[in-house]
Amino acid sequence: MQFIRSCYHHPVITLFILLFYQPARAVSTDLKPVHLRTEYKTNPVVDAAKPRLSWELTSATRGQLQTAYQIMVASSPALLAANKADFWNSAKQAGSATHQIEYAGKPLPARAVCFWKVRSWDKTGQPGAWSAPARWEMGLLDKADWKAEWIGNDLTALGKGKTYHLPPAPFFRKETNLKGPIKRARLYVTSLGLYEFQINGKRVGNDHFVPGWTDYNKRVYYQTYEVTSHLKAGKNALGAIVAEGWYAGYLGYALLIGNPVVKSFYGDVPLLKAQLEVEYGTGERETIATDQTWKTTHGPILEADILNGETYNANLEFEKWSETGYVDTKWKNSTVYPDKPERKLEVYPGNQIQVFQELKPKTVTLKSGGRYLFDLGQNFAGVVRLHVKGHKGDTIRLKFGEMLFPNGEIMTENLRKARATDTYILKGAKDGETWTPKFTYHGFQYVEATGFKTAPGLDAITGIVLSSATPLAGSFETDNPLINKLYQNIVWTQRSNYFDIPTDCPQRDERLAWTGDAQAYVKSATFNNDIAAFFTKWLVDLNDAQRADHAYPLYAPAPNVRKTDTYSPGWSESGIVCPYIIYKTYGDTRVIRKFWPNMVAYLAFMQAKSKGEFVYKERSFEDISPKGGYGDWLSVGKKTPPDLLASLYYGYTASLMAEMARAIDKPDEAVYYEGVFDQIKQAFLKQYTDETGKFKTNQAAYGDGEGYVIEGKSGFDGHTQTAYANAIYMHMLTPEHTQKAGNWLMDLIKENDHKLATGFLGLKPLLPALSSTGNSQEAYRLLLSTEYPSWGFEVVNGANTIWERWNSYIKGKGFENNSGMNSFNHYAFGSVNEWLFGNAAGIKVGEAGYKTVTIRPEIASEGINSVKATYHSINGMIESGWKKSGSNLTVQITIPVNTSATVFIPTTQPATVLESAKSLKTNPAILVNEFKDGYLQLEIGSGKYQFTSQN
Ligand code: RAM
Repeated sequence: MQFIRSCYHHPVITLFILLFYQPARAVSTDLKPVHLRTEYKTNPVVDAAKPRLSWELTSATRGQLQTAYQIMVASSPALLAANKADFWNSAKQAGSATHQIEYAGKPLPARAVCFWKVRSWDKTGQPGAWSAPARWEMGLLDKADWKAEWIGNDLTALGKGKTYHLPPAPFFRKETNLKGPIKRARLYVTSLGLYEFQINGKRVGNDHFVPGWTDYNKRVYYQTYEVTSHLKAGKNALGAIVAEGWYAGYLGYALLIGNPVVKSFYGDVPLLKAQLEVEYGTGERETIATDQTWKTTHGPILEADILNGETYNANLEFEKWSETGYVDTKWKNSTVYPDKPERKLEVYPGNQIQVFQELKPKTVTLKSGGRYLFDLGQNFAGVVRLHVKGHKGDTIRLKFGEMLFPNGEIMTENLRKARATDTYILKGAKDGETWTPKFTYHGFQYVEATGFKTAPGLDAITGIVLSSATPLAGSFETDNPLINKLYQNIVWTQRSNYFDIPTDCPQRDERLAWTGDAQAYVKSATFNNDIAAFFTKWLVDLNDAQRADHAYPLYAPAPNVRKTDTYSPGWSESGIVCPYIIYKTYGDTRVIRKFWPNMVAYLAFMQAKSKGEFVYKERSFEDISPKGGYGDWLSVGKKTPPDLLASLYYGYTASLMAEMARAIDKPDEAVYYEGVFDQIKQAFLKQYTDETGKFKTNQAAYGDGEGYVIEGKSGFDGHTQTAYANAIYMHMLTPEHTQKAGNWLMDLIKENDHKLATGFLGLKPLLPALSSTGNSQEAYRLLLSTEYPSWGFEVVNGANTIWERWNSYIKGKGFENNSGMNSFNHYAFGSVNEWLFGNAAGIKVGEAGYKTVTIRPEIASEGINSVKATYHSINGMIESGWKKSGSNLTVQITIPVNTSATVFIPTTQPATVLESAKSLKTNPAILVNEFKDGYLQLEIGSGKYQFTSQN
């Protein structure tokens, strides 16, 4: 284009152009880029120097591929439309890449707005049309861009009660005079604690629990809001409310266990930092930033704590406090607090917490003593909006519970020391009053309300479901209602616990991102939602929390809520497993590069811990608490030795390191970790198997198991479901030993009356290990069981989320373990999702980022007659479904453009396999490979396919 423009006047060249120049519109392929994203988000604000771009492709042609692409980035929509890419013109780039493409244009200054588009060339070399334009914006890139100071109002002297210290939430306000018509305005805002920002009486944005939980000593994230429409020429008012949040509030079980520190883990006064940047029509700029002139006071929010709840006295409200003209003469100046120079200020990289949905109560029931019990019909994380009409001073108290006792009373003892109580004191407004807490959340289905003077209707309470807004990615459905319910329970549990960080549970005094739970479930999570941004954020938390000895911690962020909390095999490996899954799922190599030194250091720590022996002999982890680590936590079977499991995890992480090293072009390191993996495999065989390959351990070394895992005193055994399932899943054995292990696993399950006997670490690999050793029907049998312990047992006992324990509640019997650990919203046992998508539907990632995919559905011989899964991968929509009717089997498959698939069609008679009722041979888009183990293997490209076979 450059060439054409500059030579336009030359007659010969003009003729040449007339003959050969093809305007971009004249395209002969329908290949089109859609869903343009930057750093995994649509039109975001970012601070990466080289933001990564991605798109998906659509085309009606089967087997369609991208052979080249071109990206243009411009500083305005007009320039972009005119193909004047003043920031970056990638020119035509050969290749199939559609994601993780780093911007490589001019350096981008803070606040730059970048408009971009992309086009792709198809498999025959034809260019497609340009995509619709997308944009991203650069945030503030370093501290010098910040004029705002940290301001606060120390209220720590207030709110001291017998058990809890809950000071009120400070309010801040500032009026400003804007000189003229405003072209563009941005609010950059953050807090140490939680904030809500308002402009001229209106809340800014839809995000909750901002700015999110990080190790505030190392970094804090900020949010950027487009606020042009909030402002007007002349007087404007800015307001903010700040609460203690994760920064200064109560965390975890510190109070429960009598930790010397129970709150204020990062600081005790919550602080605000905000700057409003205005650009006038004239081009002139102005910044209004937090400083000591911002007025502050405290008022209606008497208490605001994540674990303990919020208390609001509406009589102390300041009407219109964030509007102009409010008389703030009784408010005082803010205090400016020094910055920590080492604390980074960065753009929030995750998905903010937002309202997912509202829930209306199903019932409201009067209980003794004037209590009203609301049932919202679903266990979830969030709050309620209260709507009430009454007299000034009437006080409504709301308690939250996940379950009812068999006698119909709300059960709250499993919340332990989380007070989880919201209180509203009425002002007595004529038309009623409405209140939603801002800085707390609960895990609950039931609300018990006291203080209503007249019977409340169902509209008195509305459930507000909150969750990190990870985009929906998958669906899973069968013809079996039990399994469909199980799937919905998994989805609700993920929704409740992907809450800024991957928490263990949303209700009790815990809500920590336990690393073991996170790594056991991460792959399952990828099928339900796009968790790329969510984990981009949490992996920073996890690496920020890496210990001085280089072990990854038990939970991250990692304030020391118990002095003896250190690390544990099976938990710490989260630091390797999670980046690996993010890499595999999204083709994200940046995450590997970024944390490579941390991961290498962790492996070195584990190596040193094995004393150069490449295996952990019995009692290698006596120095941590609990002794040996958490092992196969909450196992319901024989206890697997923690050291045996640690050795398996050591091998597994070494193999993942090798694969990740290759992905980031570190062949020497790949060879090194492959060598380590081999040595671990050999050492494992020697230490933990007998001459036949059967797993064993030196039981005597552990005595009666006293002091090992928190629960159970029985001794340890190497020959367990958990041990074999993990060894198979982690490819720790030779093919021959793998099959033997599969047989022993099968024997153990049969001996156990066809029941599972695993804990957190044994459960995830259990069904996949059965499938990969030829026992899918046994996997289905476990899946479909409704006897204790099983997923079905939870469902038939009324579960609408995944429980921490299989028997958390038994109909007719009630609860066990309420006061200890009895969460009804705990995703670890939801890790069966990986098998539902990966085996029942058969969707397996091949090359990273689903560049290639294997579809190999496993057909249940009974109990399920059809399965349908959809998965929106980073390459586009993948579908796999199967349906049996008599001896006919139909397999429905969708492969996205630019992806190739190896498909296994289950059949006993390969000659009967047809696609869209046509012979496979006549279909050039299908390559038929071998028939083996009851599957006809095919290679296909993009498109929708319907295979049928006779069996
Ligand atoms: C429990 C948590 C979590 C588990 C740890 C070991 O308290 O809920 O699920 O990982 O302990």
